[in-house]
Amino acid sequence: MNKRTISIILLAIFIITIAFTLINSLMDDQSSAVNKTGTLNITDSKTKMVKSVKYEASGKCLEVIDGDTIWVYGVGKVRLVQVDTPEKGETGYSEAKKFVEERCLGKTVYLNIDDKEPYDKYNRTLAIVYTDTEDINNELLNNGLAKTLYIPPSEFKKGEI
Ligand SMILES: [Ca+2]
Ligand SMILES: [Ca+2]
Repeated sequence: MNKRTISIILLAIFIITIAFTLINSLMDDQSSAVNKTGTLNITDSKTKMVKSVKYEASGKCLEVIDGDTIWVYGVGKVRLVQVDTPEKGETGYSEAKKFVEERCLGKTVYLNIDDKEPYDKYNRTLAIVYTDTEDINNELLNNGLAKTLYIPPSEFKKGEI
């Protein structure tokens, strides 16, 4: 074997190793993406109260569209229930978006989907979004970044989030 052949073999081994690593990490992502139910302990930043909550799906937050809409891997577009953050061009839009980006973007988020109204008219999943420790819907309100928007029917009582 000449040097060139050896280099090609080494390069092939290298590429195959990289490919396997990539496939493995993608599979890991998938396994933690959807229909993973469980409970979390959430702390309210205002009252310091800890509540135990249930979630019905989880996945990596791939995009924050604005303060009340995110994209979750394996779920799609998620609209945070009971809150409304400013639209693009309105005062407070960037602050709300940044708040959600800092907490959710690229991380696993947990969804308590509204069992009575799982989708809105734009086919977005309606849910309370949790990080490991926070209820994002509630924290948007706690930090004055969103207004309450209650649309019945809903699994969640008004002000429950
Ligand atoms: Ca909005
Ligand atoms: Ca639910």
